[in-house]
Amino acid sequence: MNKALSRGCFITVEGTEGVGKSSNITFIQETLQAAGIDVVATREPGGTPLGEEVRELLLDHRHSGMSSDAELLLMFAARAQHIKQLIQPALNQGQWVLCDRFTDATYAYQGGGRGISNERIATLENWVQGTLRPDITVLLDLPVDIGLARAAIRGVADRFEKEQQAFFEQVRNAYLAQAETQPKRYRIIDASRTLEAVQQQIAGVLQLILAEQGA
Ligand code: Z5A
Repeated sequence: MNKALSRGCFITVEGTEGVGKSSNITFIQETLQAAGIDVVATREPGGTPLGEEVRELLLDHRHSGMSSDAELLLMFAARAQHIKQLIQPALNQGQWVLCDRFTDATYAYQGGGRGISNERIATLENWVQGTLRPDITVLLDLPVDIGLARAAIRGVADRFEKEQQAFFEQVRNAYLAQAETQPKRYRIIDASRTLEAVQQQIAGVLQLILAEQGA
């Protein structure tokens, strides 16, 4: 429970391509559950039946000509439904929400990557989210070339994964710039290390979060 806000704690996990979010979300969820936390894991874009359909549109190569504005608006359309149907009700009931990407990804990909201004993104953020912001954001960070090499092993690339290294460098830089402006919310993890070493760092962060939240 976030005592200041009388609701559950909202944790997001972010990073560029191949940083290992999927590999670590389950670890985070299981660690919190072992500490007695009722946690709901979800993802963006997606998390609801409508959001998952929007996700398919966003990742599909058939839409390679999608404009940056259409991409941005679809991200927030999926997010509006996600907040209304899943995130806010869970938080209101005192559950913790663990979300694989959220609006920081919009600032990084549509902002840093596509070049849409932060002001324009902030307008949609305020409209769709009201005052809702993540309490903690775990940023898995590693050099882009290592991430791309890891992701390449996974197989078929989606519409975002076919972008070039320069795009992901801009995305990474945008994430790091955000983390610098909000050091209390962001916890940066060195994701270039072995999975075991990454999870050790994450476990340390979770212990601190649990202590801070009085859980
Ligand atoms: N997007 C956006 O543009 N704007 C937004 O607002 C939002 C999203 C919300 C889909 O997201 C796309 O949506 C995303 C940004 C955009 N596109 N991209 N890129 P996604 O989160 O579903 O997509 P993803 O980035 O591909 O995430 P992922 O599937 O969770 O992949 P991952 O973070 O790269 O994690 P992984 O699959 O666990 O790891 C990749 C590989 O590395 C895998 O083989 C692992 O076994 C390996 N791995 C993991 N950790 C390690 C370590 N420590 N050492 C060695 N190998 C490792």
